[in-house]
Amino acid sequence: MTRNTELFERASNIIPGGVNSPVRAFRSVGGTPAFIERAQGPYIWDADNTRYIDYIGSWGPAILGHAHPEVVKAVQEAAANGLSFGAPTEAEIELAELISQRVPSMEKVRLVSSGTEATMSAIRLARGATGRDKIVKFEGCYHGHADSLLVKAGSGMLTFGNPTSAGVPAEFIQHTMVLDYNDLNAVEQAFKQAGDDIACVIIEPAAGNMNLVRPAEGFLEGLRELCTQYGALLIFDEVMTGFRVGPRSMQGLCGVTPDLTTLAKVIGGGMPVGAFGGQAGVMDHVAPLGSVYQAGTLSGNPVAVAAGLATLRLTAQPGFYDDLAAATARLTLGLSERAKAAGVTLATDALGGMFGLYFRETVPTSFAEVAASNTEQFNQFFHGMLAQGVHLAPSAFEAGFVSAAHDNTAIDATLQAAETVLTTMGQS
Ligand code: HOZ
Repeated sequence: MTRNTELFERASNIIPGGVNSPVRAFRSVGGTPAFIERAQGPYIWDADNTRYIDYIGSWGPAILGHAHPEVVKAVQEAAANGLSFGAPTEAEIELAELISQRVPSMEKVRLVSSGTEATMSAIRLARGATGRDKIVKFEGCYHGHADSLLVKAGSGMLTFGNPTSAGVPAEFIQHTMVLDYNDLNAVEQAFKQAGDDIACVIIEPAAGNMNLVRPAEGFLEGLRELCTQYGALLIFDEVMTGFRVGPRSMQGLCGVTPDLTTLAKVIGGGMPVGAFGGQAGVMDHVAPLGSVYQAGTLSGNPVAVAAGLATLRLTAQPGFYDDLAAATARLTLGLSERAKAAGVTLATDALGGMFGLYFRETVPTSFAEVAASNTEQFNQFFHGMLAQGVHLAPSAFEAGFVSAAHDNTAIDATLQAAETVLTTMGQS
């Protein structure tokens, strides 16, 4: 029995499914998850000392690669000064200022500890600030696991074919309207019917929780116009895309300005940090200035903030995002070429340091198209790559992540592994 198998059995006796977040359990792809012992740069090592090139990157945060020395040093220094105070610190101001400089629509910022907290708080704020109850979300977009957002929510639930969670009373989601991603006409109709009741539209401006799905041309612009016209707030959930797809996040790339933005992942550099922010006039509804309550013992935790600050500062180096995007594109183009040569149908897409692999003819534009991809082939590819020492996300419905540490050596080794796996798939 391998050490991974031993650990998984032991974990399964005490932790539901043996994991602390469902997709990690390998249920949709089958097999035993790798229990990670250490990581460095683009590599992770499991409990059996097998090394993998990692394309999960902690599901986004590891944009510099694992255990970057400057981030580790910042964490060590902060930890030596105390782990948590439950009181404000200067570093929190620095992180909020840095976020606001790079994402100017976030005039004011509140730090929290996770993406779920950020989106849950942003929704409450939108409702409190507008005095309206209804929210619009899109099928396949995941905005954390708060009750009113767990409807047709992609990611883990999509992986397990159960798009809406049990345990959420129907009354809790009666105000959640779910529309198709990239269907502006549907949004227009929703506003025509219920415009005065809609507090906000929340969207992943490039979706990363139903694999990677880009916004169609004019879609985000259309949402902006409709929200402005009807007095609803536009929330960009940039938990995944924030500082991942470009220096100013997805809103910097698309040029559409939301009213509120949620962030997490990269802004914590691997430690638990989330944030929500936006127009000062809206943010001032948050307690203690306003009546929208939100709080957290570990919000702005000094060790986590130190990791986030060090990470964000390093991503500000000239050419950082160009290099990251070039490495990601090199990976996806290389995969496409090898799939074509092997006779395997595979579409790929890359956006900054994020990528999508779709076992179908074309890059999908909606949840329905993603759902129609060949998951059996994905599973075959996933396990083939794992056996070759490349760790992709264990689900056909998650985006992949490249880091600044994925150098030519790592990408070439990945492409060589893919050639072997795709050739075998093409022959079967
Ligand atoms: N489904 C989550 C990412 N989209 C997984 C997070 C985790 O397992 O850490």
